[in-house]
Amino acid sequence: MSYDHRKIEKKWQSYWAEHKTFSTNTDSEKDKYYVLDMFPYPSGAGLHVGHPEGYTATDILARFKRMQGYEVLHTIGWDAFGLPAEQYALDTGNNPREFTNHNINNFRRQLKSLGFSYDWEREINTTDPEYYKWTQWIFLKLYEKGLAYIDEVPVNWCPALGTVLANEEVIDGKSERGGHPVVRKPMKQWMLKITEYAERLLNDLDKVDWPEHIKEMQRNWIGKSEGAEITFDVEGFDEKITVFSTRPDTLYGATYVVLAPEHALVDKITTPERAETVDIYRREVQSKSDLERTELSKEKTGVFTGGYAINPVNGEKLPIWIADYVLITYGSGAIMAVPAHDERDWEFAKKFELPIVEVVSGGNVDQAAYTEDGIHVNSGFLDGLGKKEAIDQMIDWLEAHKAGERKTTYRLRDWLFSRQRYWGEPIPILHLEDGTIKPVPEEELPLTLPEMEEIKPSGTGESPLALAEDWVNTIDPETGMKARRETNTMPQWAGSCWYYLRFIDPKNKEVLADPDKLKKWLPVDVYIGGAEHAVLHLLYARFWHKVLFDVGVVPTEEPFQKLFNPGMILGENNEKMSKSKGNVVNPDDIVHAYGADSLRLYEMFMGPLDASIAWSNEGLDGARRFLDRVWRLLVTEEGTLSAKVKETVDVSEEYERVYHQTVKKVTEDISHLRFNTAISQMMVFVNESNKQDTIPTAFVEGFVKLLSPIVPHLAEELWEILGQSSSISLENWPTYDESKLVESTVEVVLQINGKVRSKIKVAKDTAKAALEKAALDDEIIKEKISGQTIRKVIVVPGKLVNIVAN
Ligand code: ANZ
Repeated sequence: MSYDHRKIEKKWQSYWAEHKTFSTNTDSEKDKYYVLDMFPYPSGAGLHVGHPEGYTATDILARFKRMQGYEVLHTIGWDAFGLPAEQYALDTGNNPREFTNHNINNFRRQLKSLGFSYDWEREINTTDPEYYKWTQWIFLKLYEKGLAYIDEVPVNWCPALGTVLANEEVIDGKSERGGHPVVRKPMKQWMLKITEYAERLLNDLDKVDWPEHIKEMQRNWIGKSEGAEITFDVEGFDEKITVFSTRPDTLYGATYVVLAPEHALVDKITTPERAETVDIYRREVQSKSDLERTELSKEKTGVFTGGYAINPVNGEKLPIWIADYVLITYGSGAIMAVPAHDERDWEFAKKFELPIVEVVSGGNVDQAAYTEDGIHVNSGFLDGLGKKEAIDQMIDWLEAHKAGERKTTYRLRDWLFSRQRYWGEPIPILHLEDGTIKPVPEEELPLTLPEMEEIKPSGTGESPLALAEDWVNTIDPETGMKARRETNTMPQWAGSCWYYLRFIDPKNKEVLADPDKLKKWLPVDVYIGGAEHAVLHLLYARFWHKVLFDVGVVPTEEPFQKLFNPGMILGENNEKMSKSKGNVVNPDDIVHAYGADSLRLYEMFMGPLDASIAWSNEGLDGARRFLDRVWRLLVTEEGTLSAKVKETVDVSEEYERVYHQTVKKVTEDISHLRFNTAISQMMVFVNESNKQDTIPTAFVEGFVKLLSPIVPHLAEELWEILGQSSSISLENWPTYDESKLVESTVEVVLQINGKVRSKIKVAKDTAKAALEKAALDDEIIKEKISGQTIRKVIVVPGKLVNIVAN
């Protein structure tokens, strides 16, 4: 006998919607619990079975905490601006808004079919002008604080696609989509000064409960380096080259200087004889990405400029080269090369036969660069010192001689914030005809995206919005001057930087969210979503949050207290699910055939939540079979409560203990997101229950409650069959009796001369003498020692009795 999941799941989904069972009262006096999903990008493909893994986990927590008496905030929305919808629209001549709305409707239907306990009245959509009004408002705050600025920066420009591309979208100098050539070209772009927050973004990682590997990725991305800036005079010019080095202690070992090919001084210092070679080299480098350029294993390339720098510490002449392993975007775009103690410099020096001078002892610098600590040699006043002391003394020397200073740099770059796209939030800025720029006044927000027939890239490097003449050309209301609107739009990351704030107060027309509500609800208690966002969304959101903290909008320094990354669900053959491999499992099919509860149970039972595990239809069958077993245990063929379930029954001590252990274990496991072991324990309880002739109602009620966060539809149905008239979702979580957890009898091992011969069950607190007697009365023992002399009896109460006899 099997339960009718289609009927039951629909019934309870309608019930929850009708009764608004999961609506959140943000003004409640109860303690708050805010559990957040990374909201989805509503793609045309619909929900993937990977989505429900994290979403089920948060839903279990939300339901569990609600039953524990918390006011829970748990809702969802759509991260709906972005490239795929725009590309689809371009390819099919459709409107991205219609396509996006269509996808959202599909996602909403799918999420509802899985029974997630979202407060659907809080749903938000980043493309809704009522939402992006506040995204634009935050941009204005960033602008007011000097954190948004226009800069001419080298970008990856793809003429064929008519747009700039992110570094990740460029492979071997070609666009990832279509394989069109990409060139580096300086363009005016909006930048956000995330670098100003580098130190706080780094330090505050210590305040949050996040997986260590994600913290480490953020730390590396921010890439703090401490060292010195050192200035070198250039022979024959009134110019100086500044280099950044983490090893100023090795200055005596510098044997050449390298400028990034794009460095501003290259033209000036290159001698006429070297000009052509330098020029050719620079053109070669243009199409390489930073990643390709700095790869350690890559063959080193570079050319001599003909110029020389003067080493400030000993006056030596060092040839100045350009090489692509030095990046213009890091430090000062120039280095002093110390081949004896830096691997890249060593390889370069070997290849171009430049001198290698050892200044730190301990290695063999003819064979390889020695990068460890050691005693300094050939280094004047540093001789005899170790690394740390030598660094300090060299910096003191440089500062005293005005040849350098202590310096900290970060790998983190400012955030390139503009996109030449249609389907994004318009940046609320006016460019006046006198060349000045000014923000759109707050009262005029939202600055809505104009409807356009044609959203093709303009071809000039400007966003398609440049073609919306009526929208672009405007008058500055204050000065009456003619003005053009900014035509770039924001990147998709913008809307997802702050959505968790809007969930707290989604309909507020006056402010981004009511300050009292923010005070009560922040930070998010648990945030669950993919690790692929480690250095993008999760860093950007922390940055915006800190800016909003500084302007007094949010009361906490950090947005997400605890973060958890679920593993991936792989295809049956352990490879990533993808359309091209034909191994994608569609949740709609599973919900139809097995039911949402089976899918939820299966995904939570696959293994630990953070493990990546292959999909298995057998596993899914197993999940469904367990639910049918529960059903058959409690429900008759007619759909009524089984006669086995009785109000008052005598239960065995053993069965009682299993029940209390189950409540305890499930409670603890769910709190720690160990859903698979919580489920195993529930299986133990069901097995034990199947052995009983009668089951007390109280146990059944408690058990169904334990089950309810994971398989809520089935639990509601059972709750109704148990004669209850309100939703189980609002019931109190069951408690257990500590005293019932311990066994009152124990098994004691009986040994003869140290060998186990028998076992007996005795009351737990049986005294030594009684235990000895019981052992000697045991039939097996009696037989084995008959005719022997007992020399000694060793008793360890509660554990063993050892009889020494011969
Ligand atoms: C001399 C030196 C000697 C260096 C030595 C290292 C070891 P991190 O730790 O990543 O910050 N560097 C500086 N600017 C660079 C640029 N624009 N492109 C490529 N490399 C650059 O690395 C700092 C070190 O990377 C700096 O210290 C510099 O090389 C190099 F035994 O200076 B070092």
